[in-house]
Amino acid sequence: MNPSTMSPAATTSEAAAPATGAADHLRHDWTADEVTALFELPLTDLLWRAQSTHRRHREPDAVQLSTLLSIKTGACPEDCAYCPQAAQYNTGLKPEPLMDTEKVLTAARRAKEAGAQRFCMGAAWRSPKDRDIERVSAMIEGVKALGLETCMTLGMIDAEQARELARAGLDYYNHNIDTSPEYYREIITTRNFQQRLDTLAHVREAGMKVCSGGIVGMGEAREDRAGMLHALATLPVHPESVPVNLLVRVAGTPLADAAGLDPLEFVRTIAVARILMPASHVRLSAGRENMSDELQALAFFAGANSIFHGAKLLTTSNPESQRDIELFQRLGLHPEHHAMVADDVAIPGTSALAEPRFYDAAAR
Ligand code: SAM
Ligand code: DTB
Ligand code: SF4
Repeated sequence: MNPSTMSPAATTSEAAAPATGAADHLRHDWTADEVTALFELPLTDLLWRAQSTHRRHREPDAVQLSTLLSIKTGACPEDCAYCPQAAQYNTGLKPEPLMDTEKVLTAARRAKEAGAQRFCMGAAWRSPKDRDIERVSAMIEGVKALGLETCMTLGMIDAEQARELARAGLDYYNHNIDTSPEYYREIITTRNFQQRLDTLAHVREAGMKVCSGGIVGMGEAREDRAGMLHALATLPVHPESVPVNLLVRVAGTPLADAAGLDPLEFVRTIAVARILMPASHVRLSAGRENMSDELQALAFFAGANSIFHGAKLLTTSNPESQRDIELFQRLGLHPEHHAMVADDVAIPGTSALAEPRFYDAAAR
């Protein structure tokens, strides 16, 4: 069975109020202390709050599926300590120039047949050149014509580049803040945290949806995981998509031997992301290959509602499609019917930590 043949979820939008007649107010004024306090709750309390929040905003058993493709691989001038594509680390990766549009479209067609709703194209650039934007625009147009949502991650972009990508029809731009502002300089020295925020602002101003999250398991402290989520949740508009990556430790990178993160701390990170950004897609991203079904089940219970589907991420492997199909069957999950748009709509009068009201799919 292919995920697209599993029974789909009803289409919803955050703009629509739950059956009780109101949605939670989306807060952008979370304090660092509040975020830390969430991390420090007893696990069952944290999971209860996260799942209750999840049910107020999202259909509980629906999971959005995105498929990744590396359209330009390796030889990157940046020094991100986690990344197999940085030229300065010897990871054995073979660099590949920007792919031909036709090859990208072939991969996109396959992703669609395998059940993906969104096709995410990644390039190992510090920032694209203007002529690169022209070339990737043709890819965006072609992928959209297949009926897929489009996402790109090309590094830093300026305001005009963002407008051009939006004009080409790009739905989402991914640019991760990666970690807390404080820990950032331990991980990347070739560009700073503010430059990340500037790119996110350009994406937002151009009218595209924002995909931004980070990586855990890089030796950061809990306060850095809290700081990363605080930075995302206090943006003027929450990112519609929040990928939480568990570091894939790649030989040759400075983080190849990073100590593994306690799996329950990973689950806590997902749960806090869900509580802070109730209407967003929280993606259980890189790192699933080494996770048990039980750990993934807990991450879904904590509010994850998106995954990368398909046997490859950008350069490293991801669970085979069949394993995910069996996981969905085992857990009673199903793919979202088609991508739900996470509108960041504030409806005043309720608190994110109030008593739960439950999403009623039948009412939609
Ligand atoms: N070069 C562009 C950039 O950095 O913005 C786009 C591609 S880059 C590979 C996209 C994201 O992949 C990074 O921001 C990082 O969050 C994630 N990533 C890269 N290597 C990873 C790893 N080993 N484990 C987990 N996530 C990783
Ligand atoms: C994101 O947050 N994770 C994806 C996507 N956005 C671009 C990338 C994960 C990359 C993992 C390492 C690799 O495969 O190269
Ligand atoms: Fe380059 Fe992106 Fe990898 Fe950093 S994360 S080294 S910018 S490809």
